[in-house]
Amino acid sequence: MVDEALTMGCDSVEKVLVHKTTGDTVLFNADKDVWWHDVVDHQSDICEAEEMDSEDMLFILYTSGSTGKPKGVVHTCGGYMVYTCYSFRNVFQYSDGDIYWCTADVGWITGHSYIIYGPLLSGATTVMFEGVPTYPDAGRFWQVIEKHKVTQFYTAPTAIRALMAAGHDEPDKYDLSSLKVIGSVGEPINEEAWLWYENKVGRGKAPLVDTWWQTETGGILITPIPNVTDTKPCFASYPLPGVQPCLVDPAGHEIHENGLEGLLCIKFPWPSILRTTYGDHERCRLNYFAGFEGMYFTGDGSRRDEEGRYRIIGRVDDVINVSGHRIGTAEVENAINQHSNVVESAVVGYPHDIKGQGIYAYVITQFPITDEEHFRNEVLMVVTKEIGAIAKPDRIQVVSGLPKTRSGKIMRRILRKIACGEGDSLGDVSTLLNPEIVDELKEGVML
Ligand code: 7RM
Repeated sequence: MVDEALTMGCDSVEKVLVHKTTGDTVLFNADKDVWWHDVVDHQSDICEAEEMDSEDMLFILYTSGSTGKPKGVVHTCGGYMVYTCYSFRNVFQYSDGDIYWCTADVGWITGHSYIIYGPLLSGATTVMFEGVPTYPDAGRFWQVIEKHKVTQFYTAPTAIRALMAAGHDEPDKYDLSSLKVIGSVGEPINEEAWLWYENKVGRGKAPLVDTWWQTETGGILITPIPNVTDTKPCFASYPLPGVQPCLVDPAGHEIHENGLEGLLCIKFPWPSILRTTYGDHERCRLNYFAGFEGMYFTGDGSRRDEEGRYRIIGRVDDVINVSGHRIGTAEVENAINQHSNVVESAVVGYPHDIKGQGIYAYVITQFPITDEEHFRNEVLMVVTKEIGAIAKPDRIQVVSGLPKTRSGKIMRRILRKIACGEGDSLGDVSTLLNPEIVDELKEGVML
């Protein structure tokens, strides 16, 4: 993949470090490629620190939104490091001698903030794991916790659901008494998974913290604090000190009452708020700060209970959360449309037992399809190449048209309902430009 990327106009890349992991033979380009061990083995153990300004750029991480290409979220040195360190210590109650383990991919913001920066700034001892939760069997995580006496464990609902499905009583076989805190991140955790995780892994001893945050926030903003605030199934609960979330209605009026649902915004900046979207500051302003005056808009819907705890419901924009990965429907559509026989496509999310949400694609082709399976595989290949395997549609329905409004907008609400198996409760579709298409979509639906 790297070799291929380099042929597509990455002229600024001078050298590529190649790390030997599996021993497989790899294509080695003597002009550019350099073995990691040839370079790193001869380096000094000491790296002089470079003095940086607190507002110098630290990294760019690309993340999906509702429109167009992913945005490059920019974090800077000072605020990001202050906040990941502060939140790491408080949310995980890390103290000397503890052994912390976060199972995230380091390429995700969770890996950046809570495998690398927060723990390293705190001098924490951490477990680094390369592998999958189900190999050699569904006890892998619990076995690692027992072996290394892990005290804080942080993972995602999709992993919890997969492990729960693979063996309800599997954790019982292991000694998990070292655990003090268990955490969840990345997507809403359903009640069944919350209760199982709390009961089978936390065992009434390690509180479960459901931590809500985003690439853009840099660190956790809403979460219980173990043994300080209470926990409640499916609730990220309270903001950390200094963070001021609020709910607003679509007209931008703040909802002051409890027990209601609204759009989740944050009123004041916090140290690790994104500074810009790389190369396009105006896009940053429009996306996050223009919708509601004086506030940062998260893109999530939320409900606040009578005691003021926040429950995150999910995205209110065209973003699908697949196993904790943010995927913009527009990106998947753009990829599918690269297929030479595709005229138009529309992508929506639907509930998926393990992944949280699955990807459902409606596709219009130019020429009739003779071999549907072959066509689907080709579409999957295009999406894998353009975005990655995580964005592959779970279901592809070939259709002759899409429901549109008179102004030409695709009615995603209808597509979503049909994909969710709720095609019988669509309500009035007579205002569509092409209401007749609805029956065809319902008949061909893949459930
Ligand atoms: C850390 C991360 C952000 C989106 C966010 C939400 C969803 C994240 C939770 C959650 C419910 C949670 N960054 N999300 N945490 N939903 N409960 N505890 O995931 O940029 O990749 O995604 O993820 O929709 O807006 S992210």
